[in-house]
Amino acid sequence: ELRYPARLNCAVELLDHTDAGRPAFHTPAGPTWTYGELRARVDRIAHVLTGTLGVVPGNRVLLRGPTTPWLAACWLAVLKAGAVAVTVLARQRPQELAAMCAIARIGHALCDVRAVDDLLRAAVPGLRVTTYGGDGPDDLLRRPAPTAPYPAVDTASDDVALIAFTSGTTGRPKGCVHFHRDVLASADTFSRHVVRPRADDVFAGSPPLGFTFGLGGLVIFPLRAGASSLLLEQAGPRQLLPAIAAHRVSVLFTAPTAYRAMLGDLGGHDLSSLRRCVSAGENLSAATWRAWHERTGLRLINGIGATELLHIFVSAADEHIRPGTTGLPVPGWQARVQDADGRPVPDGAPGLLAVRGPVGCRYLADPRQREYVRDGWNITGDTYVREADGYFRYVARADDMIVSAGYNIAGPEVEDALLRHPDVAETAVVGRPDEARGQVAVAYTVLRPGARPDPEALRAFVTAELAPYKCPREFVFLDALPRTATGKVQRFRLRTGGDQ
Ligand code: 3SK
Repeated sequence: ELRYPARLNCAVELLDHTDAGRPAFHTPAGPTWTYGELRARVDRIAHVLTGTLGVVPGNRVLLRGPTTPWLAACWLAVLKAGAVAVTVLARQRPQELAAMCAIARIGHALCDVRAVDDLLRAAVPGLRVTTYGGDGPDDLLRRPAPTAPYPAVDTASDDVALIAFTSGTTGRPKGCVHFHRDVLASADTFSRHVVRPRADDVFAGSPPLGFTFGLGGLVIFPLRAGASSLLLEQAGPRQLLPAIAAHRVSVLFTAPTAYRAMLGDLGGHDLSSLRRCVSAGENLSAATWRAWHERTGLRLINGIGATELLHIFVSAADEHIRPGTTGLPVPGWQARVQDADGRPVPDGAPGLLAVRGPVGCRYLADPRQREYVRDGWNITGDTYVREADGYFRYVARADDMIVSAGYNIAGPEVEDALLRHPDVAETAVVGRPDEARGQVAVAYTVLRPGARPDPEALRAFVTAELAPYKCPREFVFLDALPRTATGKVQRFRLRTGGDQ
């Protein structure tokens, strides 16, 4: 069991245990920041926050910008000053920003000067916006500040450190409240036991810092291990591959779609520095796992995480990895599969994934809390099977089960089959209402460049692999699948024909 002292400031725990000369952050263009430089910059920002901008402990501070060392330094400074960091995505639009500011009662914002327009357009009453990275005298980084170390605010381990927003895949944002100890717990469970970082590791990846997948993988985990992180403003598959080679990246965090896209473009890129590749954010198909293993020799670490629980809670490493499953509860976490009334279902039967561990879901003033937390278990909204030997296998999001003429069809199982077809780049299989059958399965598919839409060939391919009732009745070919700002497929848009 994890035990933390009653009082701790997680920014101090992340920053202060590593030699000043060790590297902390790299960027493709600029010089590496050492831990000594990072500490000095965090302290400077914290001085300005509290001395000039009037931020006091408990104030909520919105952070917005591309993934840069300055954004990470602002996040650490807010926490060190005892305030609450609310990191949002650079892709979020004025209306979404306004909603989040209202829900979290945000009074201050630190915003990369390049991302400020939409924030100003949100016109949040009373919001004090300070930019960084610009050349005006009011820029955060140009304000006069003491050079002395900033004395960290003596927060309790269960004081609020951050609020992370999730819109899920369906819409209305929910703010998830996390404590100082939760930040450390995410590192001391998944990262410590599954990633097992070393001080000489270089982390990199694609999820932004406004998504806790990225915040953990690119800031919390490397700093907790005294390692370093390459922060990329552009982190699509095309940028990741050369960056891995150029910076000798050893720990990679990205989503299954990016691993699939990189597979199409591996030739010539030196990936010999990689030793850990984490995949989360969406279900990882066995086909993608195998293809990555065949081409790189690396065993993808599949994980399921949630903004509600900060990071990953079921996953496996090394020889414990079993392709096609998510793995085992991460040490420190418990997981089970239960029915809608909270009764555990037998191994091998599908049910709702329920987990509990050192981090819990605490929605900010949202009645959906009652659905997510039941009898002390967090109900993630995923349908899973627990196999007899304890491995957890993803079936579908609970609302992604298709019931057609009395048959249950798990969309991801059909997707997994389709993804083995060489012409298929991406696919999402969802249920469409049908008078005769209740629902029918429809496959929305993105083809690889140069491939020709051929529904008959795809149908034959799926029925060779799966029972015929699972074969999609219809194939729709798209240029891209609709996705949330964090990259998850918006199945509800496909189910409703894209009218939401
Ligand atoms: O939402 C997710 O999929 C997720 C995955 C890994 C870590 C954190 C999160 C929020």
